[in-house]
Amino acid sequence: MFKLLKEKLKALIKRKKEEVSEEKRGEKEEKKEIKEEKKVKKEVKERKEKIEKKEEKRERAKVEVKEKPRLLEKLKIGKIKISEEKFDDFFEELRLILWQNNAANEVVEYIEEKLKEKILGKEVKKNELEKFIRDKLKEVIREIFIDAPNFIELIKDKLKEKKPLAIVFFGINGSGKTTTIAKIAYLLKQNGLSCVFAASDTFRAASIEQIEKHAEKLGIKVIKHKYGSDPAAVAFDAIKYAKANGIDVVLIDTSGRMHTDRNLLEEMKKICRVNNPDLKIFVGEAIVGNDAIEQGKAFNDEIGIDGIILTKADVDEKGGAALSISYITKKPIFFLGVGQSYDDLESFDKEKILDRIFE
Ligand SMILES: Nc1nc2c(ncn2[C@@H]2O[C@H](COP(=O)(O)OP(=O)(O)OP(=O)(O)O)[C@@H](O)[C@H]2O)c(=O)[nH]1
Ligand SMILES: [Mg+2]
Repeated sequence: MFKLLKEKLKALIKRKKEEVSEEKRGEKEEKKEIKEEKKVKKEVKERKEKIEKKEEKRERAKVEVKEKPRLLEKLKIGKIKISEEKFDDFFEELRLILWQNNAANEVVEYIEEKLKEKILGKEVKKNELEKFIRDKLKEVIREIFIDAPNFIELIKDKLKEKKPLAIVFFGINGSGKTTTIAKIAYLLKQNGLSCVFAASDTFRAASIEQIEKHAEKLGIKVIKHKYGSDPAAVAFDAIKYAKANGIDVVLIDTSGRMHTDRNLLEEMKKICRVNNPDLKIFVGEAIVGNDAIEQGKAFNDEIGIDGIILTKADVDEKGGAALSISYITKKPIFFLGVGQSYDDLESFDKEKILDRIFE
């Protein structure tokens, strides 16, 4: 009986053991399954994250693509095209400034046309617009001025071919002819050149005494006739005197009247016909605007001028008269008169005038 019981027990234990080991196997497998599940979950999570990252990238790219053209647009907005309308708007203001600077209408119109040619339809960055227009305007104005040769060098060059040289000065009354002649005499002397005065203003009372006063101060000979005599004959005698005495330059003073005065213009023409001067210089006031055009035109058309001296630039020189007279005559401005002393004669410098106009 014990034997049987023992065997039964053995069998029972064996079965139990088998059950336990099966249970253990089951547990193991369960653990394995959990592990695998975790692994899969992890993989899914990683893949999800990857996908999300990709999505994010794509979205960002989309945004970037959207933003790029906007940036370009911004740059485009920063530029403006100068249309006819915009040009007219800003030129209205400029016209006023030019007028205030004594520029004559004709020259203002010319500047408007030339500037239009240079800037209309051009695309310019907004913040560079002012500088762009300013530079182009300067270009236009600079081109109006005719470069003058150095006066003393010009005289010295001409003297190599002919001696004496005759220089006649003309202009309306009171423009500064006699004073300027004295200044030129002083300059010639300073440069080792000799000169004589021809008192060819036989028209205005006290004109001969006036030039004699300067001559005395400067130590210069004056050739004169009586008041009312022929100005051409006075100049002729002065040239004869210079020839005989080895003098370099004859400076011919003339009388001033309005540029519309026929007698004056005929008188000037005769002086030139008889004496064939080497230089004909128009002396005008810097303080006139439109008048400079009228005077320059009249003297240039009737007599033909080689150069210009603008006086009284110390009084109120804004640059407009210089601009106007250069534009209408296409002749160089040699000097600016800048006061009443003999050394108040400045070589004309267009850059200086440009600075004055644009300051
Ligand atoms: N401030 C200043 N005054 C000047 C200048 N040039 C001439 N003047 C003065 O202008 C006035 C007229 O000068 P004139 O030399 O007599 O002029 P003009 O052209 O000979 O005159 P008419 O012979 O009468 O036609 C005088 O009082 C001069 O002193 C200048 O550059 N600056
Ligand atoms: Mg005079």
